Amino acid sequence: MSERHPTLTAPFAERAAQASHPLTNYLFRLMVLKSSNLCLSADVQTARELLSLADKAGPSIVVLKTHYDLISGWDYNPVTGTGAKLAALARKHGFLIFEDRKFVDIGKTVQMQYTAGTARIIEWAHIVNANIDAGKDMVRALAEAAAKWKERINYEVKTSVTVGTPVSDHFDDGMENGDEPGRLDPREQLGGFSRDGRDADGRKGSIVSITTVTQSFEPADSPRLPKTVTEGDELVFAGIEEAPTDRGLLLLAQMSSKGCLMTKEYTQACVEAARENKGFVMGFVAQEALNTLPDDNFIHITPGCKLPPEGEDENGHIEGDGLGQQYNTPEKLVTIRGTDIVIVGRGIIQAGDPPSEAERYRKKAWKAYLSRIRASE
Ligand code: BMP
Repeated sequence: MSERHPTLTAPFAERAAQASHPLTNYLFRLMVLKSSNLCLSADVQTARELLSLADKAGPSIVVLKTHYDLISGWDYNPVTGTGAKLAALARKHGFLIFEDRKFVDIGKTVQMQYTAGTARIIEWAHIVNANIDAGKDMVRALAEAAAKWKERINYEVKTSVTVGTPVSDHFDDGMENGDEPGRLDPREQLGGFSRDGRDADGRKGSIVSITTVTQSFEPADSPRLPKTVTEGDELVFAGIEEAPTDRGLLLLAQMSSKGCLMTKEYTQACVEAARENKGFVMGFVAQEALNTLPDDNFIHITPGCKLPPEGEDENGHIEGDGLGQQYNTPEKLVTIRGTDIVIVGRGIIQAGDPPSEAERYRKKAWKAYLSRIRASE
């Protein structure tokens, strides 16, 4: 770890201003606004528990980490399902969703796993991660998939804003998913008219109708709010704009588990891949800060974090889980190892009162950050 790298002592607000990735800029600002550098790893068993936990702990966190494939009852409907509901809670409480999918495969496969299939991860997860054992090209593949997705989202918006005459081609291009079950009915999206400009009875729409269409769309770069969120969850967190539609990637550079086989060379390859894909890679899931070049401003997010029970010595050793997981305190991870965000799962979930335990972790991790940046004074 580079002890004196400027990002270790720079306040998050400064790092936001210097961030090249729009989502990293947003995340740093969210952290300052909420005085939080806490990510909750919501490894619960059911979709109901997941949504309830996200709602209750939401005020304390800046990132909610999911493993969608361990949740039973995950509803895959992109508009009314679990992903869409989580996205609404993320807007309401001001946090980003990080699907801990750890993509590792050839480029074409990870593109499909990211954007299609059952879960359509890209639709609801602001952030995903990847193990780059398969080689750096898969990072570029994910970046391309994310760029294409964003273009499609904005294309839908721009088309609706600029089209003056209902020409069918304009509505068809790049909208591969519109007719699949669970997607918004295109007629609903277009204010009662299908993409070829016909209404439900097959009559051609008029230009006046298209004008109505333009008003039903949100501006480019603003995430779309699902129409079917629970009442009260349609609120938007105050003090900051909604998260950008940009998607981001974290590279799994080091792991918290005992005997992890990731070598120094692998970790260094992650750093290089990050530098080569700055427009998409936000930073790392790692056990220490990896910024070394003067320009590096990657964000670090670290699992394997636990506090001893209230009142016990925080400098003592914290037992692992007996299955390879190793733990460090927020103090050690943020102040000494230089990470920016700590990830906590069972430390919060298994507490008697998870929301108040999340607050305890938030305060400890934030205090550790403050003492880290003050070390430079
Ligand atoms: P817990 O705090 O309950 O040990 O959970 C840690 C979470 O972080 C799990 O979801 C695990 O999959 C994830 N994780 C980890 O523990 N170590 C890593 O190196 C990378 C991870 O994603």
